[in-house]
Amino acid sequence: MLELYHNGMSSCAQKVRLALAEKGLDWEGHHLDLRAGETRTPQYLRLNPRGVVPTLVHDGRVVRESNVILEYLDDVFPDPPLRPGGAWARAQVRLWNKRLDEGHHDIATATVSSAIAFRHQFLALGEEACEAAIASVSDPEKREQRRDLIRNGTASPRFRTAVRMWVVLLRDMEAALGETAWLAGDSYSIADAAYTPYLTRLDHLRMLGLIDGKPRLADWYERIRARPSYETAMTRWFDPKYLALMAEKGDEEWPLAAEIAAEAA
Ligand SMILES: N[C@@H](CCC(=O)N[C@@H](CS)C(=O)NCC(=O)O)C(=O)O
Repeated sequence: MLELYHNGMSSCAQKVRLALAEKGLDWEGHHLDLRAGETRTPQYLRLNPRGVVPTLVHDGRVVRESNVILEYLDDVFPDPPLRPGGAWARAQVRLWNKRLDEGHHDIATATVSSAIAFRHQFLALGEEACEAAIASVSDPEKREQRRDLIRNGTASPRFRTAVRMWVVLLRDMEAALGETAWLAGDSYSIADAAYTPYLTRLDHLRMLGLIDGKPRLADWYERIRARPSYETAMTRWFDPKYLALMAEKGDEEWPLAAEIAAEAA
């Protein structure tokens, strides 16, 4: 049996749901409310000591880290394959997904999401609860990042750095899609699954203007959304309150993001 601890709007959980959908696998879900601190309970921390989603439990054995889970699912359920054959092509998949772990998730995406939209969820809690939410982050650097982004939003220098990282990533994706139909080869792979939530996040934050002038990437995003897995693993789980917040605040902050991106291009 496959069990997934996840959250509807979590990028890392979305990519795992995409792989499960692409493979047509049945799974039992445990949906955790991140804002209510449900990833920080003693029971969940025993499964995932970092207190993050997703966590996969397969026949009682725990697998953590979304990119590791993607490879695990493809190893255990190889049909249909979600990695190309051949060591070099597989190395390309790993390189793409490693990049998310090396900062694109924790720095670039977490920063634009929090600075533009999610900070307002914390501010709405009131001063005491907001401070408690900041203090609940155990990693000191991440705690400081949360504090800075909640307090300063897009005025934080972190926002500028994050938008620049996005510019470089999107340029590299456009170049890769000039070589092959999908990110890491001529067939859909777990690299495409892994990046789908990130383009979607840009879209939700009204930052999709960053792919203007990138026709291959725009076409990739369309092809990704046309796959049945997008409905099953993404759309069905979207939280309307998050979507409304991201759209409203994204529209307000887009001129600044566009200005930083133009400088970085
Ligand atoms: N490297 C981890 C990162 C997981 C992660 O950061 N998950 C976020 C959601 S995308 C989370 O659970 N955050 C907990 C919180 O916001 O309280 C992975 O890829 O699984």
